[in-house]
Amino acid sequence: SGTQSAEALRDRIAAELLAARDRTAGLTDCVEDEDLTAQHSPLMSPLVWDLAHIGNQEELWLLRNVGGRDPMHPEIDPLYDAFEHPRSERPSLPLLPPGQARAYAHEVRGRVLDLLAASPLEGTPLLRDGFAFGLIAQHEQQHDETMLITHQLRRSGAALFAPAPPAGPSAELPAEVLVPAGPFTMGTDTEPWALDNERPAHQVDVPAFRLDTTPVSNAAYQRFIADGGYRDSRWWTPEGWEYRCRAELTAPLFWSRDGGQWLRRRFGTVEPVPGDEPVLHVSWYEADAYARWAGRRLPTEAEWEKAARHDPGSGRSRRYPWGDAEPGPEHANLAQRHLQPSPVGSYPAGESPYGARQLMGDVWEWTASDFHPYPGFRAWPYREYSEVFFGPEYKVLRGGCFAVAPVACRGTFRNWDYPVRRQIFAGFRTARTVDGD
Ligand code: AVJ
Ligand code: FE
Repeated sequence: SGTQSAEALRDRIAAELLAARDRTAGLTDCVEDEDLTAQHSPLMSPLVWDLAHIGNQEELWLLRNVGGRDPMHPEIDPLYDAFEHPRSERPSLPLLPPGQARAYAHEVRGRVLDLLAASPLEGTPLLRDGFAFGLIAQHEQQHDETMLITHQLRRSGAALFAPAPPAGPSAELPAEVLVPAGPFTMGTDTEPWALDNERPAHQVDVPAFRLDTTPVSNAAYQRFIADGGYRDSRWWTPEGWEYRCRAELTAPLFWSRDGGQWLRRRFGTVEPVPGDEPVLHVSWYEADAYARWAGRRLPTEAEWEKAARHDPGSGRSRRYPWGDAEPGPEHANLAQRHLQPSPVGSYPAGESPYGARQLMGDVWEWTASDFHPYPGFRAWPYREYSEVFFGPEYKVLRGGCFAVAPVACRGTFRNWDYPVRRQIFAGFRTARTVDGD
């Protein structure tokens, strides 16, 4: 049965690598070469950089580090090292042109599948449970999300299509859920493909709080705008107000005003802002200001994870809000099945034990917390995944979004970005402390 489970794990790895490559192809075959090499935003790499970087990281971690092979094209390594050149400068590098970038990634993948067939999936920490392969499947999916952000920033016509999500719930949900005081297990020691920053598992005591049942909707956010929220410094931190003035913010990114109604640009199409969808493309500063205007605050990262994972019945932390089962379409809006969030209150089957909805998928959720290591953190397998980003400059986002693949999403998964960032698929929900519950 050891052999059989190794075979099942090999099949799972192959399927995850294939799913990631299918998605990469869908994101890069749908536009002309000029669109792959163009700089659509100084915040993003050209799509052709992501494409070859995906292949280069796969070569580095699997063919070289696991397989012991020599570099295929050592001269290109510095071009695709994310720490060598900032994104804004990548269009001027001598990057592999689209055809060569595809061929390189394809050649690496062929050799990786041979390696997978021959590798034991145990014996070294990189091989245990197929970790290095899982790391690479997640890495490609993370860059697919990055490429989807680049697509959203493209000014030319629509190139990507997906069905609209199903309609939202007909019945009104309670506005907030109660999470009583008490300890819970944050982070993980048992999730085989968890990344270093999700480890180790540790107990955190969380005072009682109430959390929004769903992410904040566009309709609610429009009330903040209509009430002058963007013009009233009372709701903003000093840095947030300075940013709001300097960037002349008046609404989420991609929104525009047409007479009496708000419009938004979404993957090349302009449409009315749907009131029942979670708000998207707001910075941490805007989320924080909205929460203060509403008499509330952003949840801490520990509060978010307790609401998403703690099972008060058993006292243990689950893999996902709904339990330990892999995410399916009934649980959450993930995997780019749709090119937008689902209406607030969707996915009753994905509800957490406390009754919160849409904690996984739909929109990344800004938390109040800075990105710090858990007690006992050890950088693995490289310092540049997490450790070099720890500190007060980055805010933590939780829960994934419609652009996140299930392989790259768990109740423990931590994302981070600068508080000014708005092009990412981020929204938020709010919380308040409860006394005496
Ligand atoms: C975890 C999303 C912040 O995209 O910068 C990709 C993931 N790390 N390649 C990023 C990542 C290296 C990372 N985030
Ligand atoms: Fe990367």
